[in-house]
Amino acid sequence: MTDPHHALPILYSFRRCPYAMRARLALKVAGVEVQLREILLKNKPQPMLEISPKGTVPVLQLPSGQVIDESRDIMAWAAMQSGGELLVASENVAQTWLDINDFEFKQHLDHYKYADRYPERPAAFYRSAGERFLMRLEQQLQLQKKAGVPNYLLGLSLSQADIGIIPFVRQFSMVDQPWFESTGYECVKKWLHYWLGSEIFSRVMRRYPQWHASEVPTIF
Ligand SMILES: N[C@@H](CCC(=O)N[C@@H](CS)C(=O)NCC(=O)O)C(=O)O
Repeated sequence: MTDPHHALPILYSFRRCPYAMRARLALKVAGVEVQLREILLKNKPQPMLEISPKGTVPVLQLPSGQVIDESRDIMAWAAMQSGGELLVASENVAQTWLDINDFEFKQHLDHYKYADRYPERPAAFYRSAGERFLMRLEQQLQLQKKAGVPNYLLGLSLSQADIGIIPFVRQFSMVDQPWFESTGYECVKKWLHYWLGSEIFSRVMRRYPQWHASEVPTIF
């Protein structure tokens, strides 16, 4: 008997990784089913390292054998599967936002989150640096609110910018939640809370046991 899951792509993922989260969100929004392989970063499975020796998650392996091992490429691939409409609105603008997220905000986030590893400056310094991104998001979301679409960062629907940025702003908010909730970034808070409270997000954050080669595939 043939394996009914054989034709599904395989996603190597780690639940708490924001890059993996954006990949899972994109796949879910696009309605693409995958075999999920939950890994531990400190004990990466050999089959994953064989197809992607750089050893980061997420990694998507298509039934054709093609490997996509950058989260933004996985989002773009998922967008294509959804007929090209979903997630691709204002693609260039979305990519610019993702660049700022990945190459500026992420660094401030890491410094803020792990401030004890960067004792040259206090955590508040790193937090202020990260806040510059929150301010930009706030300005953009205020415009979206005026246009009647407060839950979308760009245009009239969910885009790769929302999906790609939410996991990182979530991490930032969780470093010191009372502080975050006390800030005046009202539109950012509403946007974040809206998506974190959504059905899609709770599905993406479901817990799965660590993958072992002999197991029945976990369909995500
Ligand atoms: N540029 C990569 C970055 C992915 C990444 O850095 N993922 C982290 C986990 S959040 C990772 O796998 N790190 C490897 C490790 O910790 O060994 C992408 O966008 O997919």
